[in-house]
Amino acid sequence: QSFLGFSSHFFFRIFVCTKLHMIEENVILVNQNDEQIGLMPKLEAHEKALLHRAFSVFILNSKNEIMLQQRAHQKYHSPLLWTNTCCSHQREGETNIEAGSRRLFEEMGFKAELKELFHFIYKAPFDNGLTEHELDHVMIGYYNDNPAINLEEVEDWKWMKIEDIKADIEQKPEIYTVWFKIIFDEFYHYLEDHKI
Ligand code: DMA
Ligand code: MN
Repeated sequence: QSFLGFSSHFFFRIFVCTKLHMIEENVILVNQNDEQIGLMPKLEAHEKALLHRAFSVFILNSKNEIMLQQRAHQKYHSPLLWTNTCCSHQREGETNIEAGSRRLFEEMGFKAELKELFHFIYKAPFDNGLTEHELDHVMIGYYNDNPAINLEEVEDWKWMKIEDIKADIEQKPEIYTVWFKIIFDEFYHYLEDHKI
């Protein structure tokens, strides 16, 4: 059988992949030392505010601008807010760099070599009942081209100078994600201290 020229096998593959993606959506619960202590469905971990492993990617260009992402309107938290290039959760067995590269490609449509800079812990409740409580690994990469954004994840994007971001966060804190405001400060000082 076929429909519009596609075999039923093709539709079955799409169905299975979609289901797998939903089932696979576990986050890694960790202790304060980033040692894995369990796995839990993503939504449940955010409802229970349990500490889990996460990462935040910052992509810079040679003009010292950061590629910002505006989260898609349908995201489960912080929709339409501006934030760093890409954020997500590692899967079991994935290194931080592998997870960062995978998700950067899924959300922004390109690959870049990533380097881990530092990690930190933060806890931030959202107004929809969910809480981010993460051990967040911050990674940096360089890229000079435009991304090819995935509209399921990303509403919009732009390059912005580091100094302009600093000023804009002070003027319009409500348009940025909670974690971006925390990380940006740490990231800014890290770049200064390490003369990057
Ligand atoms: C979660 O990002 C990670 C941080 C650092 C806030 P996200 O909600 O965009 O991730 P995903 O939708 O991939 O679970
Ligand atoms: Mn999280």
